[in-house]
Amino acid sequence: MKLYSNPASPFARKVIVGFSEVNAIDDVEVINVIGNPVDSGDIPITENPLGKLPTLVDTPFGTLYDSRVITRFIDHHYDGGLYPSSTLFETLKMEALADGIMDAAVLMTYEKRVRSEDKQSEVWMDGQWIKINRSLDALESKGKEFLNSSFNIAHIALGSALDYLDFRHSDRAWRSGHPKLNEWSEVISHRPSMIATKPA
Ligand SMILES: N[C@@H](CCC(=O)N[C@@H](CS)C(=O)NCC(=O)O)C(=O)O
Repeated sequence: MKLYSNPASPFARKVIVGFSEVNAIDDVEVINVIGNPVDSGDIPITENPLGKLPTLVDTPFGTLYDSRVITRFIDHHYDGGLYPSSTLFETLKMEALADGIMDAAVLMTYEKRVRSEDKQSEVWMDGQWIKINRSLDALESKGKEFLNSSFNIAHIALGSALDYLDFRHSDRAWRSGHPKLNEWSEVISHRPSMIATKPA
């Protein structure tokens, strides 16, 4: 299988960490490509008409996207235990929350990097940050049970999301005001799969 990816993409990282955590990283060749919403670059648009990463090709089910579909595939194909049946819907919800943090953070990045400076909207970027901050507040105050639960796909997604905030939006200082999340992210960042995929 071939995974179209980029070292800066938190969604692609989630998938690579997923493969690593089920000990299947050797089954996938990672191909780094570059593209953005206004120029798909070398993202394989015939395989994925949305022109997004990650895109996984040559699976037993053909080409798969997006990250949540690919992580479900990994879990199914390798019997990975990434989606524990006893907490399936809570896990899916927390994965969606972490993915939503990534979505908002990636949109902020595109606003800054893809739009010309005179067209950038601070109000719009602040609106994205409010979504992120509200999600972090919810995790900080109500997420204890989730943070301490046995390792699953939502932890991988959240770890990838938080590192992406450090990587692209360190000026927003998400760690201040979120001590429990801060501590949790330190712990997860020591997993070999996370060390090997730190955004660059
Ligand atoms: N919902 C998608 C989001 C993927 C996504 O937004 N990927 C970004 C890179 S981090 C991308 O491919 N952007 C190019 C574009 O939006 O055209 C997923 O979970 O895979």
